[in-house]
Amino acid sequence: MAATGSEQAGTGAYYVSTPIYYVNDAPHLGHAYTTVAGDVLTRWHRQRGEKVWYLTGTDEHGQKIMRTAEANGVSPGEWCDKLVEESWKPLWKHLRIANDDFIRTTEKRHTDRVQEFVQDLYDRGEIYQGGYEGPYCVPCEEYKTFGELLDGEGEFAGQKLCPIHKKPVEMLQEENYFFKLSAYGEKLLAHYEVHPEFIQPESARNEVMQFVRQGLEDLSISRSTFDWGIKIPWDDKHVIYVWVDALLNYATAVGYGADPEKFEETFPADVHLVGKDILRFHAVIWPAMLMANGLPLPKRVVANGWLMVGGEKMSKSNLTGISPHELTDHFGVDAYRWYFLRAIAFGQDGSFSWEDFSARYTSELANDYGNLASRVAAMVGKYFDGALPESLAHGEAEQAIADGLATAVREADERIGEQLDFAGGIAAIFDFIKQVNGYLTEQAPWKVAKDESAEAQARLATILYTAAEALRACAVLLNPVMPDSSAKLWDSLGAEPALGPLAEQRIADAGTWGKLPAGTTVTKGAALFPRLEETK
Ligand code: ME8
Repeated sequence: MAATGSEQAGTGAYYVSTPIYYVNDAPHLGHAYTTVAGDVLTRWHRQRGEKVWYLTGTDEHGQKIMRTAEANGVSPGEWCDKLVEESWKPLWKHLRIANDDFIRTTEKRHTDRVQEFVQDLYDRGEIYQGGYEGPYCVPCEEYKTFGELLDGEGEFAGQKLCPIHKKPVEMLQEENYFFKLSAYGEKLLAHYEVHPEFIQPESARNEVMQFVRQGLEDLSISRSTFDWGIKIPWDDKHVIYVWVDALLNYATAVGYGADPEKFEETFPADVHLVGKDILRFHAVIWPAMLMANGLPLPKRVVANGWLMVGGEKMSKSNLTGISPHELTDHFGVDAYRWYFLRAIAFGQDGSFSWEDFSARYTSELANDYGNLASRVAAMVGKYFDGALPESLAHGEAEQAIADGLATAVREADERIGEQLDFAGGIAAIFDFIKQVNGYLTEQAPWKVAKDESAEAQARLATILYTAAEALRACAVLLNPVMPDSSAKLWDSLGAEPALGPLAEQRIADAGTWGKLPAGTTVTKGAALFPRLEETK
């Protein structure tokens, strides 16, 4: 992916959003994937010392939610309240998602402002009334073109199917209001050309450009056959199309029309994180809406690939029964946050497999990282009564570790903080951990300890200091990814009294060698990543 510096974002907050998810059901691994990625990205930027705004929320209007509520015998409002409070917010809390706000599209702060925005477009002559007939996919909440539909087979023989949901589309015919989207094709293409980083990854950008080059049709932005939505302000027989309503959350949540100071400081987003299924809404319709209203465009729309199960996109109806809780019960929350970003190149599809997760957990988290932390703490305890010794004989081998750290910090910062290459950034940190393990194997402090000469004791002190100092940096660098184990490690190194809280450690300083002062109290706590058998 092309890098763009956050300095382009201006002086305001580094603003990152997730999609606002439909609450027709509980969150699954796919939703958690995007939300954890945003959390890691924003924690990383906070740890750079930047002002950050991380937004998530729920998309509560439209036919899909209405039908689900009806099928469950409750009103749509009751249905949403229950799911948001009992499923969505608790999962984000469980996964340590540190969002700054949570917007629900049924909130007045949203609905009032959406009406104002749409009224403004109407007043500017961007909206007109017309008729439309076409195939509509309710799970996508989108009109489809005939060309993209699939022919049904088996139980759906003779019917046309949505290419994403593989379910029959419905033919809709309605009098609607239309947004003059077709007028924006050239302007959008010009924007993509001038800002190649606007849509990422490259494959997503190419797909969107090809789609826009084919010519855009005007967009139906109202529905009149049901009423679960925000009313069109000048015609209350219509509700606003759920996607127009939903996209506007990115503006209403940060003060559009209500808090000019907050809006100025935050809007537009630096990164809209989306799944590739909803890329066109974010990279075509959303910027066109903003252009029509004279608002600035987001800096980047970054599409993650799909988590797949059995070769199909993981979805509410195709989960093979795995819930985020099932995985966190077995592997722990930190490992969960780490695994999907570590194992799948962001932007590409990836298959989840229990076996792969177990193997990586054991080799990288438990063996490489967790064992390193516990061995070092144990040796400082055994040979120095738990007081971190001074590095008295820093030589070539130690300098190689210090240099390796500086490289890892630079690499991780560029990849995670700028390119959203989480897998590459995490790999850089774990390569460093491997380097430290190699150093310990070579230096064999347990052998050096047997020699009581002053020289050998100075070597022993230096080796253990070096390993502990390397771990200090790992706690800082991994804190955005795995906050619980990083806090435990920080505690075990006795770092807080000397260096202050972990969250206040800056990425830019993480590679400065020698920050952890000698004399801290090192204690061996519980294993950072217990063996999997023990957690069952
Ligand atoms: O589309 N793999 O909501 P939604 C990876 N309300 N990511 C996945 C995934 C998978 N298998 N399944 C879901 C909507 N996601 C709209 C959004 S925004 C203004 C409105 C993630 O509940 C991914 O981020 O269907 C995807 O785009 C999103 O969940 C769709 O969530």
